[in-house]
Amino acid sequence: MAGRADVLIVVDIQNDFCSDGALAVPGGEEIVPLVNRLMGRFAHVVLTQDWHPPGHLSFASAHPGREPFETVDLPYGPQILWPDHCIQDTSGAAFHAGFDAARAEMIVRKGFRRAIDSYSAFFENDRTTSTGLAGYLRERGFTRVFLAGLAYDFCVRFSAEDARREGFAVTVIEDACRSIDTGGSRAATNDSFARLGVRRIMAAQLGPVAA
Ligand code: VGL
Ligand code: ZN
Repeated sequence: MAGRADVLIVVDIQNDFCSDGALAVPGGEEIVPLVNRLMGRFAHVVLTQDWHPPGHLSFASAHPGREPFETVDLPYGPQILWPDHCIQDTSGAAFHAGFDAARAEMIVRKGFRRAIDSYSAFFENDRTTSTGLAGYLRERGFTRVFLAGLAYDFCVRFSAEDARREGFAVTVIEDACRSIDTGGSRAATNDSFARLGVRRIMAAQLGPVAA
């Protein structure tokens, strides 16, 4: 088992990021069995859930004449436009049916402000609006954050980077993630993790103890 100071954060295992979803991540649902097994090895599990209101400003449909995967300038900086996805209380926003969400002690919903996207579980895309997660993790005594889920190069990436900046030791379990890979985002993620000291491992490397 992982230690008392370890928490696994499982990012956005939602229907819209799986095959036939509105923002399907290639192979998204393939990680579900592995993620379920991983959760069994951690005493503490936190989930995130992308949770947008209709008409969210990260949706291309909210910008007449724009297409998904184009970038626009919003007041807080550049924002990639996405297909409408993970709309609150729709089946697309629900966790994948095969995902064992019951183990989670906490679910962080993000992206619920119409005018700010939130890739990270810690800070929204304006980089200043906090979700409160860092304080929650610190108050519970966690020092090591492990991450898995969707998508490696967006919500897992931003969460890992912020966790590192917040002072946690951070490990991303790479085979328990899948990427969107738009505009070189996957390679940029690997570079960023190397710069920031975010560790990348395969699930098998966790061994009998997540050390
Ligand atoms: C995500 C794009 C938009 C993710 C969420 O979960 O990685 N990516 N919303
Ligand atoms: Zn989203």
